[in-house]
Amino acid sequence: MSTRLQALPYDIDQVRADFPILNQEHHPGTPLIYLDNAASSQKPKAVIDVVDDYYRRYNANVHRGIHKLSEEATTVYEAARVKIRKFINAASKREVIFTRGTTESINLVANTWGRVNLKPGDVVLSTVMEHHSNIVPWQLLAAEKGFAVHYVPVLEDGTLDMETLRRELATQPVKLVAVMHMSNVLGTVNPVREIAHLAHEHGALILVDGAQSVPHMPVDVQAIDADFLAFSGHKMIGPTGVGILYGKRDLLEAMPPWMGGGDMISRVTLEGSTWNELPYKFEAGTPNIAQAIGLGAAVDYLNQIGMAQVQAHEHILTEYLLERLAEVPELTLYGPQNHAERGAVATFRFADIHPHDLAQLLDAEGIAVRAGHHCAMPLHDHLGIGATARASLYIYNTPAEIDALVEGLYKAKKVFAG
Ligand code: C6P
Repeated sequence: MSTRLQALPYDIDQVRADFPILNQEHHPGTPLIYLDNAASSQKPKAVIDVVDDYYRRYNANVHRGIHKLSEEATTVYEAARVKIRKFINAASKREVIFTRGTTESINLVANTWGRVNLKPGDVVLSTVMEHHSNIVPWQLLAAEKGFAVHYVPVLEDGTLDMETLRRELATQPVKLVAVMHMSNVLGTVNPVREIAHLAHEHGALILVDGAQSVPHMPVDVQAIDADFLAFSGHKMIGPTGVGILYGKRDLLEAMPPWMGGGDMISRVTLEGSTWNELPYKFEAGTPNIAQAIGLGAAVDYLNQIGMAQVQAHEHILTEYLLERLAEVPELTLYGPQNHAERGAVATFRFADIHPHDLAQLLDAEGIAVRAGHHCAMPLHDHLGIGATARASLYIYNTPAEIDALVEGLYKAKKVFAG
């Protein structure tokens, strides 16, 4: 093994030992090689145990009971919010709203800020590389409100066409730039800090889809100057069913609530209602308590490794992944070819094997990859293909697993060669 791979920034064996699912066989005699982290990450024992402990020991509703169990549940739930505030460097915990995930977070912005502020003649500027969750909510609202959605194109090298972005901002009445931080298909890391600066110069806001960045690199909402940031717990070793909407306080204060019900109100009469303070105004009903607590434990775990270390680990592995894939004949890799400019996903087509067949053959070798359009149909249309295969890495992946993927590709080729 090269010295570069020996110099991985932390003890992977130790990390792997914390993830029960990685220590089981995928098929009898075949270990699991999990390379579908962009879809959802695995969970360490520390997260599983915290969720288990909540249900076993202090299961109760939050913000409601005066009894001991409810008080403990509320304390731990609110402590998770504080951990997440620190993790993304939000100025206040009131700016951290628990949602079900990235999708719900973006829909919340569309249905509150968007519904109040967007009118005919306005433009929401999205991009061709966006996940459907940062396209469809804007299309739905545009159909109702009569504003336009424009899309920044993707260049040949898999990066955003910044010239068009600048021109749109300079010449169109753009009210919001809705852009992903890192592409779940191309691995492209977009210059969101620069985009935020440009948007603000032209009086527009920026919503950053951090689904693929927050789990993989240090993200500081104040440094980026993001107006909104959305991300999901399940992609960052936390439970499913929980995510975050970060929003600048003055914006959130001015936004009406989205869902109505318990906890989000201050007073209700039959004539009308008033709203609770932030962040509860946006957390109607019994929240995802166990999941939020689990996300707090996930943040603790990631902090123990350190997000700079996580990023360094993924950089080294991505470089190796791209190097190894470049050796494979008839493999077309999409996105920036330079590992330094991208995150730890490799999306590709191989020979004339359909990505679904390829994923199935790799699965037989214990290797889990994703195949399809990865909820980015407009991007696949732009690339002129219907589907791709994708390997995506995380904190527990190893160079040996990348070698196994490449071996698996050669084996698949043999099967198809007959
Ligand atoms: N991408 C993938 O395999 P949710 O489903 O709400 O947790 O996340 C949606 C989402 C939003 N933005 C980006 C950039 C994403 O990658 C995702 C989820 C998964 O690529 C499932 S389609």
